[in-house]
Amino acid sequence: MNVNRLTAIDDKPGRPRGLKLASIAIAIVGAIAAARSASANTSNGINLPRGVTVLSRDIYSLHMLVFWICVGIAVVVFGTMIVAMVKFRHSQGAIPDTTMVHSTKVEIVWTIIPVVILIVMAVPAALSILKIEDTRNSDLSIRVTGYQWKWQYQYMDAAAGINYFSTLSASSNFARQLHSGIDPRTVPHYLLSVDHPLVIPSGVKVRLLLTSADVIHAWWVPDFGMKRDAIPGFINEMWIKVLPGKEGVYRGQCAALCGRDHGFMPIVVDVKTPADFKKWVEDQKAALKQAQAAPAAPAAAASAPPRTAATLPLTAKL
Ligand SMILES: [Cu+2]
Repeated sequence: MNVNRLTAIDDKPGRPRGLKLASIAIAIVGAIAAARSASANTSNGINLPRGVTVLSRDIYSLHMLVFWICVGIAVVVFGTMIVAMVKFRHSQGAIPDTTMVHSTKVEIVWTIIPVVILIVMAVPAALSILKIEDTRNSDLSIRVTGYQWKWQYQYMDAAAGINYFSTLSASSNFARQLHSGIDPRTVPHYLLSVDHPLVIPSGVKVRLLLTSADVIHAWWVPDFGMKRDAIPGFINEMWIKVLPGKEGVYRGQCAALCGRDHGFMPIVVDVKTPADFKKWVEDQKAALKQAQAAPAAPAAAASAPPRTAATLPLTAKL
C-alpha cells in the first residue's frame, strides 16, 4: 500500500526521483550548515562544545565518559538481544526454557555491574560539581547585574572603579526594528554583538557575582561551559578560567525569559592576555581619572546619570 503511494508521488510529472533525492540531500546539508552557524564558537552543532575554560573542558570530558559508557551499554544490550532473536528463533527449532525462573548468580551479576557503572560516573561528576562551586582564591571579581535589557559590569580587585553597561550593538538594534529595511543576514553577529563587551584576562580565575535589578536573567556563554541565574536580591557566583592561548571574542545570551526584549540582550566577552588586560585596565582608569577631573558641562551633568559607561572611552566595540 505504502509502496504504491510512494511510487505515485515519485511518478508525478516534473519531480524526477533524482531531483527529489538531491533536494533532500541539500536540505540535510543546509540543516547542518545552519546548526553550525547558529552554534557557539567551539561547537560543531552536533556535540557539546569543548569550550575554552578549565570547567568547560572538565564538563566535556565528563560528558564524553558518560557518552561512551552509554554506547558500551547499548552495544552489549542490543547485541545480546539481536543475537538471541536471530539464533534462537522459532523457525530454527528453538524451544523456550520454561524451567529457568530464578538464578541468584545472574541477579548478583546484573546488580553489581550497574552499581559499578554508576560509581564510575558519579565520582568524576561529584568532583566536577565541587570544582564548579569552588569560587575561592579568585584573582579578579566582577559584579554582573542584569537589567531589562542590558548587562552592567562592575570590576573589583585590581580593576576596581571600572563600571559600565553592555547593550545590544547599534547595527543589530537598527536592523531588528519593524520595517527597518535592513536584511539581518547582512549584519555581522546579528543580535550577538554589543557596544561594550566584558573584558577579562586569560589564565586567571575570574569570579562573577551575578544579580539582577529587575527580573530573573541568566548569564550564559556556551564556550565557558557555565550558565547562572541573575536573581534580584540574591548574588550567585560562578567562575571562569579561560585557557591561555584561547584569547578571543566569545558570545552568549541571556538564558532566562526576562520580558519583551529578552532576545536582545546578548553577552560578548573579550578575552585578552594578562598583559593586554593590564594595559586595558590602565587605559580605562586613566580615562576615568581624566573624565572625573574635567569640569562637566552643566546641562550634561544634570541629565546624565553618574554612570561610568557614559564617560569611559571603552576601546573595544564588538
Ligand atoms: Cu534577560
